[in-house]
Amino acid sequence: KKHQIGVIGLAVMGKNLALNIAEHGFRVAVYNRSTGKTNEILEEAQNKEYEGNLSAYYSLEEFTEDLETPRKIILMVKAGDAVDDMINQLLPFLSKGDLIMDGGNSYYMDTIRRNKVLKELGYHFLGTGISGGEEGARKGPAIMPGGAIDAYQMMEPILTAISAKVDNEPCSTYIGEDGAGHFVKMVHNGIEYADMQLIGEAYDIMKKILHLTPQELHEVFDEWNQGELNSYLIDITADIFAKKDIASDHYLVDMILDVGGQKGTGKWTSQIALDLGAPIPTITNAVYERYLSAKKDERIKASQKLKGPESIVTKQKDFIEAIRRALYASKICAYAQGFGLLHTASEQYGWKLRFADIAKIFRGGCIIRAQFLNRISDAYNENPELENLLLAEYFSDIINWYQTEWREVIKAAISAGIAIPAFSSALAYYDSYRSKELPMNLLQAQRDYFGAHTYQRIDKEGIYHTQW
Ligand code: NBP
Repeated sequence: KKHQIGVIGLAVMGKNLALNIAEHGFRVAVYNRSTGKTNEILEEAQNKEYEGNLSAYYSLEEFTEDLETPRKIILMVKAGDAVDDMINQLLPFLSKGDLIMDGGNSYYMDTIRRNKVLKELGYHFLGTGISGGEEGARKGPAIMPGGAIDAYQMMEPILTAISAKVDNEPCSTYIGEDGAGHFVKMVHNGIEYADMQLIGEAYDIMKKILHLTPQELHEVFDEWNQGELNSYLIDITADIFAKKDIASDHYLVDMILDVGGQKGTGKWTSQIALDLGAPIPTITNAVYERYLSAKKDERIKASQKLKGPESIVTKQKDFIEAIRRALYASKICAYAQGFGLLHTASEQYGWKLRFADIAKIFRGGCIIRAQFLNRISDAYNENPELENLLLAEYFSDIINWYQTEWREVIKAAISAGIAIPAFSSALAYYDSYRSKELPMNLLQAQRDYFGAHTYQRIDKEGIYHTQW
């Protein structure tokens, strides 16, 4: 019997996705450029009840021959040239009507290009964001497929089956045409950057102002995870603080070098937001902070030369609740920015993104999964035209309620000389967004003064220029 689906690329993601597919009862063929990984997956499937659903191939010709037609092939190779490479190698063995799904973290513009080329050649193409890392791929990721709707329908049964489930609903839904799926996945990662930076700043404040130990931080995050901040990232953060380093007998978190790594999806989100004119300062500041952290040697030098505040900020333990509120308010702003970027992109590219459904599929499988996404989904269900999450009643109420503490925490951190680029940019975003008047009148005057760029007036229509 031929196979219903093929998977190419058997590194962490491809291997686990293929096992997930086999376990859900689909007959899956797998192929990898080099043979080592192919042998590995066979070993892993050995003696499992789904073993019979999985066959490995060492040539693309045999791999494609043994697939049911129209063929459906998932690529899980490294994003970039490897995807084009693989597509080119595959095409001689495919027939019109076959489908290729790129499940890697491809740049959405590449996806738009590939979609156009393959469509013209008579093939179906899906650019699909898959989130959740190794565990997600194996047990159920969040899946964001983009492309033509008929291509999606060919893959729908498999994608729905293997996705994470929350309240019996699959964390997989059709996102939109061409690059929409990969765009949404990219913004998911951008939001993840902001989320992680905000948690890091809350930690830094508790460490430097309240002098909490990792054990105490473990308890704080554990408690936070029981409330409205409940999420995967808060949960793993609680876990991290409890971990001891056997070699040094310190807590492991204290032994880890403070230099942030990245693979570039946060940077893409910021670059595209600049191109589209969508403000996402909290996400972008999170990217900047990873760059700044990488200058460790310079920071050590600067720490000896550049002075911080001398006054000592003291706060009592009940300040922890204020920090929690500041974190939640900032997080709301970061998500408002991320969804605002999706809004702008949806209009720019004609994707007609359904924000309520996107928030829903983020609830399971992926890194930013959180209770609070239900609130976002509700807000967009109530008003699909909502311009900004901050305008939804639930969110505006929370921020009104929490803002005194939010500002208190930011003031305390600034007074103590603690860097809080994400907290403070979230608040600046909020204060700018809610400002009826911004000082851009002065900026317009300056532009007109030095460059005759003209300005508009508040009292009458028209374009004006002054001889300053
Ligand atoms: P990698 O991104 O590390 O890619 C390794 C795979 O690509 C191997 O199977 C490798 O084959 C294959 N490959 C390369 Br490299 N160049 C190739 C070429 N020219 N032709 C054919 N195959 C080639 O794997 P991954 O971490 O499993 O990620 C796969 C995709 O999923 C990526 O786009 C990644 O960004 C995305 N993603 C990853 C995660 C995660 O947590 N890791 C999460 C979400 C999404 P070889 O074995 O012969 O070298």
